[in-house]
Amino acid sequence: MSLTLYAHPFSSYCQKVLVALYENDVPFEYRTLEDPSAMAELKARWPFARFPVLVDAGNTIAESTIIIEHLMLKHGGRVRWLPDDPLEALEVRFLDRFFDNDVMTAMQKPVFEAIRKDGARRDEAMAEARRVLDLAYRWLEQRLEGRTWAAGETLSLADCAAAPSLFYADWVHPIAPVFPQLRAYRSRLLAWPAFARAVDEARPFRQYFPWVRRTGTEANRQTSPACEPTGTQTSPSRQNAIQHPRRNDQQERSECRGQLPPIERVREPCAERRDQPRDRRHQPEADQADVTDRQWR
Ligand SMILES: N[C@@H](CCC(=O)N[C@@H](CS)C(=O)NCC(=O)O)C(=O)O
Repeated sequence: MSLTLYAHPFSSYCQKVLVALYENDVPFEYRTLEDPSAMAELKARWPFARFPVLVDAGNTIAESTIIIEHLMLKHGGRVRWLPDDPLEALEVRFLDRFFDNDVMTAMQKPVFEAIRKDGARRDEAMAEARRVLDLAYRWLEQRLEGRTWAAGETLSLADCAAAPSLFYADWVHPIAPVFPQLRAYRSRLLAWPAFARAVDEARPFRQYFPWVRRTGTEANRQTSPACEPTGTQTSPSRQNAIQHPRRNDQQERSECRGQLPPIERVREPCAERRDQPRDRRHQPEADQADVTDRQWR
């Protein structure tokens, strides 16, 4: 067996596949796209250059969902990512599509807009993300009632998609306290060892995310470089200093152990576009979590 994964630790779709590999202890060679030669190899195999891409005994497999299904069919492991029952499998596939198409896509758009050189659509993109994510959060809040995982009591492909999409969606548009089921589910995902490992591996790359912000009344009161107004330009080294306070790293580690930190969580990344400059940063306006609270109360 020879498996090679072309992936970047910070990429949400790569994390989706990494959790499936880690959970089932599937051995593979990790070709990180931080290495330019790995990117060149990826492009030679998949001209769209989207990642992750799996190479299995010379065969190229793209698309995160297909990669996970391929792993299940060809490499087994204790967790089966789709149920044997076709109708139950259909529901898991639906949830996988929901997390990719509705949560992940909504979350990524404002991130990409914030990274773009002109950034002309970034406010519009953020407003749209908030609208769609609110719909998704509200739908999930009901859906998760009485369920441990997205499809029920066992892990599935849907949870592989849910973990990175909700992880990063909360950074773009915080999941308000009026969604306790959803917040608890996200905490369970963060406490899932396979996903906690993926989150840890991505920590060194958080500066790729276009902004970091704090939430909660205390954070909004503070005059902090992390709350600089929209459009403030800060040098990359200064940004890194702002984006990686140790205290907040520790807070998120406690989140990975299943405890929600009180307030003031650092909000970070989702996906990376390798063709965009990394020194273009955007700090959004005041946090909207309290607005969302009022909206759904
Ligand atoms: N539908 C694809 C989406 C993959 C995707 O969009 N990956 C992002 C990284 S998270 C990417 O390749 N971005 C680079 C680009 O689009 O140029 C999948 O499920 O694998």
